[in-house]
Amino acid sequence: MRIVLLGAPGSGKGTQAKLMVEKLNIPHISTGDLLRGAIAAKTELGLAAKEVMDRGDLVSDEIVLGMLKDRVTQDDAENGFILDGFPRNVAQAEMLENLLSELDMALDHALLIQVDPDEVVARIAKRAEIEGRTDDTEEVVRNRLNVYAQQTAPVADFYQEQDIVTEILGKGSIEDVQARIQAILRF
Ligand code: B4P
Repeated sequence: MRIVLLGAPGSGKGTQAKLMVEKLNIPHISTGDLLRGAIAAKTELGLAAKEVMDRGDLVSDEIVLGMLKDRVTQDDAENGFILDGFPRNVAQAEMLENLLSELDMALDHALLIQVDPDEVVARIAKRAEIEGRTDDTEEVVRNRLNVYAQQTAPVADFYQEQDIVTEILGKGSIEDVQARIQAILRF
């Protein structure tokens, strides 16, 4: 099964993907995690990405696509994957479409996790206390929400045209949201 998770920053994409992996036995591919890995390893790509991420803006499509291509062509992704944080704009959605068609693959589902902006800000403030991510300050989170509204929300329309979008209510406990996803995907 090939799944894309869509939703605002802090909507719980990463949280839900980790729970789905246990049941579906396919890898969770998070472009945010891949980028944070490159930053931690202090690679050239990581250093370039850090500045952009610290502002809450999007890293260049070329960098992210290169990383993604390496990851989806690994053996463990042969039977499917859960993409979290990609695509982040319509250009990336088109690039993904081309990449998958080259590999003779197609997406099965785009799940759009819907959470109110106030809830997002509260969740990320809590995460900031625990993890201390440099892009989790209130000012940067507000910019990330603007970037989401302008660049990422149209990705849902892109997949709506392919009739693969399902909206998931992201409110409630982590387990409640997971139960809604499992009911949709029937696993
Ligand atoms: P991401 O790493 O994708 O970060 P995110 O949007 O904050 O995460 P997510 O929605 O997964 O929230 P989570 O489950 O953690 O992106 C970070 C940056 O990387 C971007 O700003 C950008 O610069 C760059 N980037 C990434 N991908 C890119 C791309 N494709 N192109 C260009 N740039 C890219 O949940 C958040 C918090 O809420 C957690 O603390 C969690 O515990 C809590 N939570 C989750 N569900 C909850 C619930 N039901 N109730 C209460 N709390 C909950």
